[in-house]
Amino acid sequence: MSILDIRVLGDPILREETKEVGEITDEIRLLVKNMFETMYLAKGIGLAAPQVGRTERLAVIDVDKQPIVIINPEIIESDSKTSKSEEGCLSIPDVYGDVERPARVRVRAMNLEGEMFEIESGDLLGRCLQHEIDHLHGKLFVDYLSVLKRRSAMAKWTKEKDKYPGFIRHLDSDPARSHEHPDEEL
Ligand code: K2U
Ligand code: ZN
Repeated sequence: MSILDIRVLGDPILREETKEVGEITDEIRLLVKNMFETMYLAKGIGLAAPQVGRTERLAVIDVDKQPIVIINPEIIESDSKTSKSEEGCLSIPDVYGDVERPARVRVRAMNLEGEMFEIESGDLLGRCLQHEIDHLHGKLFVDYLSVLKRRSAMAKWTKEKDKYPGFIRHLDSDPARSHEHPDEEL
């Protein structure tokens, strides 16, 4: 298994449409395995393929110790009732904003065994499903912010982004070390 680098806002891949997955190959299985490991280390509850530089239409989710793989996911029903909650994104570190979304969604997707399944959810899982499926169509949570909120989020990102040359966020593969001073000689 390996920890993958995360692409951050500014990398064009985050704005691209993804490609439907045909066959579930060993390569796809390895990608999913590495995405889960990367998501857990980054303390995320979701991670979509474009965030690790891949164009496959798939994402991994684990909101409450229930790992879910969604391949070629589609939202087939969404509640007319909406809910607003703060969101962040592993690809836009340290930027947060309130996003209004349908309170519940029903999603149809393929699992890693190649079987179609449906999942209906609200709360954090429902929100995470929408956030990840947005990633698969080049949409980011900042797109939903009001003009003023988006302006301040982008101002914040302008300061943060210099930490990620090449729009790459390297995760420290040894979380224990991340509390040490980065400039400490090895
Ligand atoms: O796709 C991603 O960037 C991971 C997102 C997923 C997400 C964002 C907002 C709301 C739900 C899911 C997050 O960065 S994961 C971090 C996180 C952890 C716990 C609760 C909310 C967000
Ligand atoms: Zn995100």
